[in-house]
Amino acid sequence: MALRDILILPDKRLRQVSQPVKKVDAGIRALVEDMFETMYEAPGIGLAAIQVGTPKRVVTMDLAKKDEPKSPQVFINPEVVWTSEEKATYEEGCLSIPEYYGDVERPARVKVKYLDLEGKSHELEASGLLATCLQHEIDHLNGVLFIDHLSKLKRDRVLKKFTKAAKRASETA
Ligand code: K1U
Ligand code: ZN
Repeated sequence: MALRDILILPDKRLRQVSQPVKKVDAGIRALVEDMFETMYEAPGIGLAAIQVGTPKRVVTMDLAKKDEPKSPQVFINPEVVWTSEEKATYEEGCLSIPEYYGDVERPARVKVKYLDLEGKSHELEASGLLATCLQHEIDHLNGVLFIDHLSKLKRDRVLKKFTKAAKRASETA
């Protein structure tokens, strides 16, 4: 197991479209282990493989509360196959955009098809935080960030702030 660096805005790799997993093999299982270690350490409730620089359609998640036992979930090649008309707004964060939060409106309920670590296919109907987090992570697999759902004014402000910070960091490195 290894801790991986999390890519930070404006890293261009976050805009890549990730590739489907052809076979759930030992390489994918090792990637998933690294992703859980990285996600728990951050800490975060979800992580897409591209956030650690691997453009594969793999997502890890754990929505257990602090006082609850761990509840790790893995979604390989997740695909939204149905969305509700009803919408829900949630204040989202992103490990690739640290310490910035914004209200995002998305479908309140979704059905998602995915593979598990044995390569077995499942379909899940999600609501609440699970629906929000699944949509946020599937967006990552398509190169979309939650700030893309905000107004252009808010998005440009965040982008400018993180671009300046990256420039300062590269000058002092
Ligand atoms: O994909 C990511 O960047 C992870 C992100 C997931 C997410 C959070 C909120 C709404 C949608 C998707 C995070 O985990 S941000 C950190 C966070 O929300 C959190 C961290 C520790 C405890 C509780 C929440
Ligand atoms: Zn994110």
